[in-house]
Amino acid sequence: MPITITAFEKSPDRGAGLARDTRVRWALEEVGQPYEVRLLSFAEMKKPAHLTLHPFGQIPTYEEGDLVLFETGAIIFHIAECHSGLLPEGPDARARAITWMFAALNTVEPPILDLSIARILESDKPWAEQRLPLVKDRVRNRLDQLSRHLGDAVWLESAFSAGDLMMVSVLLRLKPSGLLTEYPNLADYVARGEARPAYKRAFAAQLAVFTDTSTGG
Ligand code: GTB
Repeated sequence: MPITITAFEKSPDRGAGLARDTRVRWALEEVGQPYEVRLLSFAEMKKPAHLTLHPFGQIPTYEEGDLVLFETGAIIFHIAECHSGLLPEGPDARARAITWMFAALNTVEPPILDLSIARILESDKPWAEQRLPLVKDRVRNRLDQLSRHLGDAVWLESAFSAGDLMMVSVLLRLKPSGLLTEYPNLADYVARGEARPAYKRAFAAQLAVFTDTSTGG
């Protein structure tokens, strides 16, 4: 069954790979599943045709026959359930990998998202200078904990899984802030994720969207 995902027609990150379609592309590349991409403008994302697929008018969505999904956690979990390569076979190891997906989305990503909002959307507010250090410290708190847990390990569990795919994707959003460099083992962990051939293909594909649209190609 052909798979179609949606992505920004023109990503605000100018092809840096930080929009959430990159993690879905990465998961599809890891399991060797081809996919189509429908590009949307911000205006199209808020129109009824897209709102029937995504009630919050966002990207990415995932269509496979009659199945329509939104939320990257649900999409990547579905991909991992349907194909081998992203979740271990044993039930306990599988449950732990799924736990890391939730941890990435529910525990690590929220303060990182707050930091992006503080840096990008709130920087002109009169209280921005006072708030930013507090937001950064909340991110550091999570990074301290994650860094201590990871230690010298290569991946969060014994082999790469959807949990790592999600955690690396979330941590990548810290790149513009420079905070990741304060945690060398986390920076190396993210670099290992970025070095995976599947990630490289996903990154190149989303970059090509930006390059093509900005050159009129
Ligand atoms: N919880 C949802 C999920 O995981 O799928 C969140 C989806 C989401 O936030 N989508 C964003 C979106 O559609 C794009 S990825 N935003 C438009 C809107 O809400 O109107 C978030 C994102 C956007 C831009 C950058 N950037 O430029 O660096 C990074 C990440």
